[in-house]
Amino acid sequence: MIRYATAGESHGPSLTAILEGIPAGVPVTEAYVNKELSRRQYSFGRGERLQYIEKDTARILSGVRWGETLGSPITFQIENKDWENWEKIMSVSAEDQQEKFRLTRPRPGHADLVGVLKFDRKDTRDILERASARETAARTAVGALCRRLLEELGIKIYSWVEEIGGVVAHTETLSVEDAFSLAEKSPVRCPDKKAEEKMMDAIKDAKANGDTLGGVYTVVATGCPVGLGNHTQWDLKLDGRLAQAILSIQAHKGVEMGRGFDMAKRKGSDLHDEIHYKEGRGFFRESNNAGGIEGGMSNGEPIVVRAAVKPLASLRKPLRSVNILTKAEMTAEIVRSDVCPVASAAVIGEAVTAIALAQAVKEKFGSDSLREMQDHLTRYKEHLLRF
Ligand code: EPS
Repeated sequence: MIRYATAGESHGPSLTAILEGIPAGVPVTEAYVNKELSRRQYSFGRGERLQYIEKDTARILSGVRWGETLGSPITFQIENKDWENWEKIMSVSAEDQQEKFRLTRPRPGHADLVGVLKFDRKDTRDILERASARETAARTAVGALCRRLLEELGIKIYSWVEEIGGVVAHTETLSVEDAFSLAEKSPVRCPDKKAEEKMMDAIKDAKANGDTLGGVYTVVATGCPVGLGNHTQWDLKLDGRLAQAILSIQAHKGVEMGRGFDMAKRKGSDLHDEIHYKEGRGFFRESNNAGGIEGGMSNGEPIVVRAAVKPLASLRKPLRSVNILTKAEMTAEIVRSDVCPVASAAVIGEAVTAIALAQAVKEKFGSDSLREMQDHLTRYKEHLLRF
């Protein structure tokens, strides 16, 4: 089983993640993980913190030796390069507690209020530090290892931005590879140049008005063999697991598989992907409205996931709120944040997709070592051709 947990507060000394179940023999470098961290970190619309803190880097503290995974738990540590400015505010010691550090005006749309009520805290920082999307740096490191495993099995993951602040990109005519490589060069991860410009203008406007913007992105996984996930039980279905992974990312409010909500408008005859067969290729489809998943199992076509990100709850022009101590009505806390994180969110979407797929791959092909896993996959693919 592949499982992981992350720990760490946004402004604490570091983020940590422990990942278990990656087979031995997967070639890994810290540079590979750090490249993924950097893809997540920088995009147009991110906040000031990222402009002055240095690049995130992950140290691997266990589970990798001489460039290969050992099959043992892998620990990542991402230090907060800005820790010296937070040592007192985030101190472990009660002696450092100071009234001036307390935050008491919860932001509508954030975990602040529900968190203080549920955990009986009198300072919204006790909640917001962990609710922060800073945590996704740790998940991106975990995702990088899972992605490395998937690459060794011929599975690749791509993403691009479809929509920001109501500006919609036209990407229908692009291949997955082209959409991805254009997105990699775009400050907002958008493959459509015209839309990119409008998105950047919308972000500038939102920034000038103390506002925030959300959007939509697509993640595609190619090379997935038939039969990842399982139709036999609710919690084994691949689409359900991907949806959970995506909706667990901070500020994510919607997820679709393939044509998603658009399917509801169509007739069955106009939607379902007809089945074809060719000697040497096996069963295949000429369309992919299902987004590569039928009956909770991958069907061999690219897996297509779309995600909707809400505008962030930290507003420079704050909404009305109530002080949790005095109960007086006042505006919400102004907390430094991003204007639009959608481009970074797409990279996080890739990471959690990689994790969910690696979990399903491990279930299907088992194995303690990469070589054994690759052998199982090869034999399975041969079996499918002989079916
Ligand atoms: C975040 C608020 C901002 C973001 C942060 C997530 O942090 P700060 O308040 O320190 O400026 O920059 O994102 C990251 C640092 C990151 O690495 O993604 C929040 O409240 O979620």
